[in-house]
Amino acid sequence: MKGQEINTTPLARAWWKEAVVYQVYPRSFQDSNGDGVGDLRGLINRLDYIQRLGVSVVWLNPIYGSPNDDNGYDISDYRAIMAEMGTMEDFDELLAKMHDRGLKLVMDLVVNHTSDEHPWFVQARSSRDNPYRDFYIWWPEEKGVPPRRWSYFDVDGSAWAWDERTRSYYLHYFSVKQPDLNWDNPAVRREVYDLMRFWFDKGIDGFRMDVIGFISKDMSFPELPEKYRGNYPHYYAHGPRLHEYLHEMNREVLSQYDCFTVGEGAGVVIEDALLFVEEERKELQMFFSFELVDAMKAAVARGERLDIPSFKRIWSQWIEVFAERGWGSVYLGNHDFARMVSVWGDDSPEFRDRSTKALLMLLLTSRATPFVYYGDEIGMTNVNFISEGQFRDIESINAIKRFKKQNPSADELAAFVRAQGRTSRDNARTPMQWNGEQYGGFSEVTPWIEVNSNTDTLNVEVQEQNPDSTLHFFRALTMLRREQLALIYGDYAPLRPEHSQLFLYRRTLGVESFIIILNLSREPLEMTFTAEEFPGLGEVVLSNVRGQESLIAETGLTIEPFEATVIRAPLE
Ligand code: TEU
Ligand code: CA
Repeated sequence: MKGQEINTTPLARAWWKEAVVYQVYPRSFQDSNGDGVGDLRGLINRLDYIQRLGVSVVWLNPIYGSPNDDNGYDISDYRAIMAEMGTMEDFDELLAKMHDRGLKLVMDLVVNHTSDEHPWFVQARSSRDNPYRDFYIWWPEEKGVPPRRWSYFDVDGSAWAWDERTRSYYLHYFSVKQPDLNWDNPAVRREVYDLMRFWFDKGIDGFRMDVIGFISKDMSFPELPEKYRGNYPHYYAHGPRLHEYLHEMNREVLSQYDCFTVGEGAGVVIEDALLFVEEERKELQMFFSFELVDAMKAAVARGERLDIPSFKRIWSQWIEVFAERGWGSVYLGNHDFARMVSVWGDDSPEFRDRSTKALLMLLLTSRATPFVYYGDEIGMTNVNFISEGQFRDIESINAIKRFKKQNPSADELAAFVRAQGRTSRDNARTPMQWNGEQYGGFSEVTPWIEVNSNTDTLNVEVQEQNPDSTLHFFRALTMLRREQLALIYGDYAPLRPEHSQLFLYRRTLGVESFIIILNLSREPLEMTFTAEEFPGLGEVVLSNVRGQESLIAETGLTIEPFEATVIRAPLE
């Protein structure tokens, strides 16, 4: 077996750098057996569609044994397939059929925590002297009140849950049904490495590692340092033994396989970026930065949108930090945020397609491995739930419960629920819109979560028939990226970083050079290139508004709202 490729420079070619990753949320992709829940057989039936997108890797959200408190991010059996998803035979068939098509499969690795229904936790909570007790993190009552820790999903906000039988608290950064594992226990790490080998030996191609930055806990339990106040993921991602564990995982498992690794980097600051991915450190290949989505959420909380210069600054920093060492990843949507076009583009009928194309172009012309979330290739939008009963996500449901504890008036509650509806993760979890039927072609029966009513006009079938559709544009982008290594490895040079509408940059590799023009706003603008920026004539390679024509640098151009154009830029 070939060892994991460790390259000495970011210019060294590797399949995982050249990959375009398509993320599938399996509950919502395709139901095959009429129970309203997406499943593996449904995914198998859609592999031709995925292959035709021109992507090369599929990342599948968790499909393991789970009581589904957090849709599979609470695992009770790491070596089983959840009943709703199908069987291990289905999984084996899926993997074989993907490999037949040249598609690679990346699975979710959720090992910061387990389900409280995992046998380890059932054992651990049965008595204080159970051999599995140290698999988790306990605070016995004799030690008094545990120091404050925040939970993402808890109704009361605390990450400590009381366990009556053993008269102790256990730690859970996420829901009470997601107790955190104790990575300081070598037996825990051995178990994790074993289960990773189990899946690699089945032939999977890699892991996306859920909140992997949180695995090392600060066992001295200091009070939260002042600089992390109100910003607890940054604290959680700085555990004292984090890099020791990642390095060990690499040595024990990852280095034995030719695999793909991307860690979820919630709370990782740019100063620490290289610690995770610098080649010689032998930890991970890539991780997801949260700086941009954190800035977006902060802006939304102020009732604003993130301004374009800030967007560009954060985006560019996270590209440039890997200019010499390591490698980056880019994404604008996944199962944890509202829909890409609703958040970063404009989902009105006028600009939906055009702005989706612009965002897809940004992803696929970036110097990083792009991750595209299912449905974003057709511009699926937020669903905007307005009543409590529509929500399925534990985060939204518990946020509403928490709000209700303040005894709000009916109007206040309705406003809170509507606001939740705009930001909820459920927006990104509605069924894939295959056609204009009642359930969008996802299922024959009422699905586990409502289908967006715009499936009557916004769906794959309609877009297949329209050569100008977002779907066709996405296919053109994946093809362009495959053909032009400059778009993958080429030097990245942002132009006019302060411009309030335009995202303009150049990608150059050897004699190949491209300029990417993205208007991220609803307003048109006039622009001229300076001779330094753009000498001579350039041909339009791909555009969401222009046909193939020549552009003359010295001439002023009108850039349309949400225009996205790649120009081949001759070097002087
Ligand atoms: O997410 C962890 C994370 O840091 C956030 O994305 C967080 O869940 C989100 O911002 C809340 O709005 C990972 C998974 O991607 C997420 O689906 C799980 O719920 C979570 O871990 C727990 O496993
Ligand atoms: Ca099903």
